Amino acid sequence: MLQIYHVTTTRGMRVIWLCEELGLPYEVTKIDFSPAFRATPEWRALNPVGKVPVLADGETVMFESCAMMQYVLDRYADGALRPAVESPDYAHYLQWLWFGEATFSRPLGEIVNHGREFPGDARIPEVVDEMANRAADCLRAIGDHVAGREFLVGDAFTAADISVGYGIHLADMLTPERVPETLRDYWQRLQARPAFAIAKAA
Ligand SMILES: N[C@@H](CCC(=O)N[C@@H](CS)C(=O)NCC(=O)O)C(=O)O
Repeated sequence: MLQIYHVTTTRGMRVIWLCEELGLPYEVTKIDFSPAFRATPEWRALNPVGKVPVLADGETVMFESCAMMQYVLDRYADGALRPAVESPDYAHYLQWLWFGEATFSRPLGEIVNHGREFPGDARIPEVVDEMANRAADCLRAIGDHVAGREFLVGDAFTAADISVGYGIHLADMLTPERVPETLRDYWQRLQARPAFAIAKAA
């Protein structure tokens, strides 16, 4: 049974959303998100940089959310939720899958980290603005891409929509005024998926 160590609304949502879409059994273990707990040897043994999520599949332990998705798809999805490797869509599928974390969610995560490390008056607005601008650039690129499309790649929902959808979820919580009109319909389509609602509540 897949074991997902998670904190509500964090990146473990991606793996929960994926398992729900695939109908795969999994178990969620909620962890204490305090920096103190994440610094413990016990947690660092699972995630050496003290972040969440962690995925355990028997003896296999992973600490990078999009890699977890790729692992679950490779092992357990029988070709679902992604184009075939031979398909012309495959390269773009991989691109959006990794863009969702590496380029898009990263500045958003740093806004959260900044708020924790520099609370109240210590906040440096220029730093937060700069990260929000980087995320807004990604939101604009996604909005331009999905205009007139149902999903990011081809004409079917894929795991890339989960990866990027999690980033939009973060942006909608942190910088809602910067979520452009161009991706409203797409974002509503993602939020209407029952698997999204379950992952969000988990
Ligand atoms: N690239 C990693 C990022 C993990 C990450 O930043 N997780 C956040 C929660 S969503 C976290 O643990 N933040 C605490 C911190 O960075 O101190 C992944 O996708 O798993």
